[in-house]
Parts: sequence; C-alpha cells; structure tokens
Amino acid sequence: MNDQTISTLISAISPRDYVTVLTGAGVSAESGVATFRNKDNGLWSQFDPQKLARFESFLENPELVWKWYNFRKETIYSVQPNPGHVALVEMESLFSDFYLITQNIDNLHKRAGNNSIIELHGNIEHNYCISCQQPKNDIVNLPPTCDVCGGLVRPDVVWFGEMLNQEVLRSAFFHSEQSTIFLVIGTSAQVYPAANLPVVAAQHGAKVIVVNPEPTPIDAIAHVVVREPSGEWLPEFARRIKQQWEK
Ligand code: BV8
Ligand code: ZN
Repeated sequence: MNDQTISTLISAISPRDYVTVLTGAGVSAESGVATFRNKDNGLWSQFDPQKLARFESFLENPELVWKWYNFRKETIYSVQPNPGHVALVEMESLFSDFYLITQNIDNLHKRAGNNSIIELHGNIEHNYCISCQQPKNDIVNLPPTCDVCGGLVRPDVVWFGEMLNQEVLRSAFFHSEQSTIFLVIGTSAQVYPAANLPVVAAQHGAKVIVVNPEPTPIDAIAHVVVREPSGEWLPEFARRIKQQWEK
C-alpha cells in the first residue's frame, strides 16, 4: 500500500463524504469463518459449489444442502465479529451517508452493530417455504417442512442462477452511484452482479479503495489497493480519520 496516497486520501475525507462499502467472505476470515475460494480451507474446496448452492441441486438432495448450511451456521454461531467488522460500525457513526453492502450471509455485520446493511445474497438465519413462502426459522428436522402447507423449507439465500431481490439490487446500485468513497473489502470480485458495484462507483467518480491481501480484478480500477488483512487495516483507517478530524 502506498501510505502517501492513503494519507492524502484521509486528509481529504470529510464527514460529508458518501461512503459505500462492499464486503465479501474475506471480511469474516479473521473471525474464523472460511472464505469460499481460497485453496486451503475455502468452503468450496470441501464441497462442490454447483452441487450445493443451486436450487436444482437443493431439490435433488435437500438434506445434503441443509447439512452444509447447518455446518456453516455452527461455525458462525461459534465465532465473534472481528476488529474489521467493529471498525465498520465505527465508520458508520463518522459519516452521515454510510451504506454497507454485503455478499455475506453470516450476519456478522449485524451482530457487530451496523444498521445500514444491504444483504445482497440473503441471510443464513432466515428460511422460507418454497411452496407458500411462509417463513420458518426454527429448524429441527432435516429437511425442514412448512408448518402451514407441509412444503419444503429452504435457506433464504440467493443461489447461483437465481435473481437477486430487485429492490435490494436497486438500492445497492443507487448507493454505489452516489458514493464519493467506495471500499471493497475481502472479496475476490468474481460473483455478479455484486462485482459490478465497484465498477459503477468508479464510473460515477468515487475513489475506490480495495482491501485484500491478494490481487483481485477490481484492483485495476482502484484509487488505492491495500494489501493487508481487513481486521488489521480497517481499525487503523477509522482511527486515522477520527484523529484527522480532531485536529
Ligand atoms: C444472477 C449466497 C441473474 C449463498 C452466493 C455475469 C458474468 C458472469 C457470471 C454471471 C453474470 N451474471 C450472473 C452470473 C452467474 C453467477 C456468477 O456470478 N457466477 C460467477 C461465479 C462467474 N451469478 C449469479 O448466478 C447471481 N444471480 O446474476 O441472477 C441471472 C439469473 C439466471 C441466469 C443469469 C443471470 C447470484 C449470485 C449469488 C450466489 N450466491 N452466496 C451462500 O453463501 O451459500 S455467492 C458467494 O460467493 C457468497 O455470497 C460470497 O460472498 C460470494 C463471493 O465470494 P467472496 O465473498 O468474494 O468470497 P471469496 O472466497 O471468493 O473471496 C474472499 C476474498 O477475501 C479473497 O479475495 C481473499 O483474498 C480475501 N481475504 C481473505 N482473508 C482476508 C481477505 N480480505 C481481507 N482481509 C482478510 N483477512
Ligand atoms: Zn408452505
């Protein structure tokens, strides 16, 4: 990371900046939640994503897909938000316009205390009946069935090949277009339409800051690329902004 560029950027940041953030699985890595694509413990490396995160596969083997989500829930319930999540809560209080768009379904931003969260791909805590849409959040037997109509209950997440909620997507693009600062944190930027958001932000004049220890396709349009773990860099970034304003 070019500290001079970051220092220049921080000295120009004001409370009137419109800050939009896009997070991916990497923001939860330091909490101990496996990401999707990294080779060693990436979730996908243990399971075939086409097998598990598609509606057709769910119909074919609902029990297997439910076991995968329950495995992930157990991990998520056993961990805590990390300092990167906490720094994003702090940043929400620093800017009148702050919007946190996440690809993650792990609920860790909500548990950390953020309010203005846009969940692009749903939330692992919610489920609904595929026949009558009735919500059902107390999952006992596998696969769970609907209390109202007996239909199959699925996790309320967006699978590959499924449309995102149009209102959620509209709101995500709106805040990306309005942003003056767009932070891209912990995502390999391979999943669409989420990966379009930073591009749209840059096209509308936002300064894009990428925070990722590894290279990503979004680096090419970034104003600054920070090759550090988000749990270490974000707290420092929030601290330096506050210090700057206290001068
Ligand atoms: C759709 C929910 C319309 C479920 C998920 C256009 C072009 C190409 C393909 C498509 C396109 N439009 C549609 C597609 C198809 C597809 C797609 O994008 N495929 C990709 C793989 C090529 N998209 C869709 O199907 C979407 N639907 O577009 O509908 C449509 C409909 C029909 C036909 C056509 C179009 C729906 C996509 C949503 C899929 N659901 N999740 C669940 O979670 O179980 S996606 C899943 O991947 C998660 O949400 C995850 O967040 C997301 C993205 O992954 P990342 O978050 O980036 O995680 P990853 O492991 O990849 O990367 C982690 C990063 O963190 C790494 O870079 C690593 O270096 C970094 N990192 C690690 N440690 C740290 C760190 N960073 C910072 N600090 C650290 N400590
Ligand atoms: Zn039902």
